[in-house]
Amino acid sequence: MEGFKDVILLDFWASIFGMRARIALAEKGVNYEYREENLPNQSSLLLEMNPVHKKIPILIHHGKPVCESNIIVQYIDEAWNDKSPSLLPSDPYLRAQARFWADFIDKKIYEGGKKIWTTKGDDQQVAKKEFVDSLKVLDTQLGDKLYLIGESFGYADISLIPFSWCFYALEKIAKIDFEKECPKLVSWVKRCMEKESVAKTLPDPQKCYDLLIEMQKN
Ligand code: GS8
Repeated sequence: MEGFKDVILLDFWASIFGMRARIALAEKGVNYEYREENLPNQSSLLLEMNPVHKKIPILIHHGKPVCESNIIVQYIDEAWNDKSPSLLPSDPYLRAQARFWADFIDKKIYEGGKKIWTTKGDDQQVAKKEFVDSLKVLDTQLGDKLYLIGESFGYADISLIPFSWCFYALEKIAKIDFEKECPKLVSWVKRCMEKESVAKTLPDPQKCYDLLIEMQKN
């Protein structure tokens, strides 16, 4: 039996990367100690555990750190492979597909989304177009399936769903009509929100809006 302190998550409440780890731990029913970091004043534990990137989330398992959110989610799936559900499919081809989409989400959705709120005017319009095009690619990948890879919620979904926390803010800031641009993705968000692991992890969308407005001011 694993003790509570054997699993620690260093995190920051508004981190969409941290949310990936929280959702994966909740899906697997792993007990852990949550430790909030006060960014950008990283704790000495954070600097010791992730000297390379100096970033959260960090999962500390039996004193050893695992860094980078998508790697953390894969680690959780493998370290607790006796617990269901499996987050990655067992079929090698489908596993490769799940990893492909998680990589696409990191490169196009997270990076693309960030460009929208860190730019203005024409640059923002270009960023918005690229971002919406990427969402449409995901809408097509979803098609009539329940989740990104087949019929069960897993790794690729965990990679993307925290970002939906920002949809409301992006609707207001960049006037993106998600319902019109990617209707299947919007239904998928609602489906994911029916999961306790997701509903309990994603904060109130208004908080994302407030945070982005605050960040734009600075
Ligand atoms: C990104 C983590 C990250 O950016 C991952 O885990 O997937 N590729 C990594 N973490 C940020 C907070 S979330 O925006 C972070 O820890 N930044 C350090 C700081 O703000 O001081």
